[in-house]
Amino acid sequence: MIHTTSEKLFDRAVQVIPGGVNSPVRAFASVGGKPVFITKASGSRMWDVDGNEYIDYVGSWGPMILGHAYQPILDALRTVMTDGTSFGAATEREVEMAELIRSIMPSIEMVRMVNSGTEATMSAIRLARAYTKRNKILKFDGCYHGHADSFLIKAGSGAATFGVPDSPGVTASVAEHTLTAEFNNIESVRAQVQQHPHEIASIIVEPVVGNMGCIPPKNNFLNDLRTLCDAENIVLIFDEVMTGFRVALGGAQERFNIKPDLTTLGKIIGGGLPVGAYGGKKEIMKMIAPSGPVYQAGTLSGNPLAMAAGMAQLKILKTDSSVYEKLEQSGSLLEKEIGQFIAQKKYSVTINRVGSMMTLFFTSQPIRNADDARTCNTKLFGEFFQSMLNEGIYLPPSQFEAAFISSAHSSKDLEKTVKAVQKSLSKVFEM
Ligand code: HOZ
Repeated sequence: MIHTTSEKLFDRAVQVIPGGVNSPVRAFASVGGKPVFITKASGSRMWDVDGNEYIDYVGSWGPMILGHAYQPILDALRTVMTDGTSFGAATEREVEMAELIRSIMPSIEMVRMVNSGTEATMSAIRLARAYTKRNKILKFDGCYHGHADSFLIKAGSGAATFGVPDSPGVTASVAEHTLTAEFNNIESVRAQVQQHPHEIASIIVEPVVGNMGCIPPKNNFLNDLRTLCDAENIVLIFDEVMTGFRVALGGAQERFNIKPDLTTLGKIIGGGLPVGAYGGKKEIMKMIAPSGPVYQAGTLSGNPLAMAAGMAQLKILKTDSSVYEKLEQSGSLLEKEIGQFIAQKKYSVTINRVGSMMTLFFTSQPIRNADDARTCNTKLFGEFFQSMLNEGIYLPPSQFEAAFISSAHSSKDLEKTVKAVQKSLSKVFEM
C-alpha cells in the first residue's frame, strides 16, 4: 500500500499539532510508522487520503455500532441542522433523549448530558464526593476514564500505550486521593477499603475493560463490588462509555445484571457526534446544579445535532434486536476462526471477547488484569498491526485497546479479516 499523501500530511501536522494528532491513541507511535489520514467512511469501510480502502475495526472507538455514515443518522442531522446548530437553551430533544436513556438503562433515573466521556466521569466523581462527603476515589490499574487529573493514575488506553499512566502535571495533592486496585481482584479492593475507612467516595470501573484491551469481569467480581459498596456506603460508578449500548442494549449492567449507583456514557449516544452523559439514582443526581449545589455546566451540552444523531442511533438499537444478535454472531465467528488457527499453530496469542469488543493479546497467558496485559509482546503486536493495515484491515493502533465490530461488517468482511489475521500471524511468528 502507498501512503505518500498521509506521510506528507503527518509531516505538516507535527509542525502545528503536538505529535501530529489531536488524541494520542490515533498516532501510530507504538506500532511504528506514521498514521494514515482518513477522508471518508461508509458502512464497515474507511478510505485514506491515498485512496486505500480499509475494513474498520476502530469505529471511532465505539460509537459507529451501526457502521459509518448510517443513513437514518445522516437524515436526522440534515433535518435538524436547518433549524440551527446550537441555542445554549433548553430543547425538547434533550428531554426525549433523557427519557430514552432512562427507558433503556433503568438504573439511570435522572441524567445530565455533557460533551465527552471525560466530562461525564470527572463530573460523576465530583458528585459522588459531594454526596458522600468523602474525598477519595478508587479506580483500577489499567482502566481509563478520560483525561481528568484524578484518573491519570495507573491509567490505560493511550496513557499506557505511551508510557505515561501517571501523567506529569497531575499534582500530588490530587493524586493522593486516587486509590488503585487490581481489576478482577476483589481482595485488592477490600484491602484499600480497610486501609481507608469512611474515606472512599466512589469506586469507578469499566465493567468490561476496553482500555487495556478487552478484559471481561470474572464471575462474581462486579457483584462483589456492588456488595462492598453497599456495605461501605460507597458510590459505585460504571463507566459505560465503551460498553453502554454495546455489550448489550442496556450495557454491561444489563449483561451482568448489576445496578450501579451512577453510570457514565459517551460517544455511542451521539451517533458519532461529541457527546457524553452521566446519570443514576435520583437522590444523588438531584444534587447537581441548579437543583442542588454541585456545580457542572456546558454551553454545548444537549446540543441539537448531537441529540438528533444520538437518538436516531439509540432508537434503532432499542427497536431492532437483530443488531445485537448479528454483533454476537460476528464476534463469535471471528473468535472461533482465529482461535482455531492460533491453537493449531500454537502461537502465543490470547483472544478476549465480550460481544462485539475483542482483543488479540500477544501472550499465551490469560488476560485478567493490567499486569497480565503488560506481559504482551508489543513489538510483535506492532508488526501484526502493520501487516493487517497492509492487508486493508484498520485495527486500533495499540495492544492496549479493544477492536469494535459493527452491524455493518458483512460475512465477506469477516472472511477477509480472518484470512488477513492468518496471513499476518504467520508472517510475524514465522519471520
Ligand atoms: N478511550 C478511547 C480509546 N481507548 C478514547 C479514544 C481517544 O482517547 O482518542
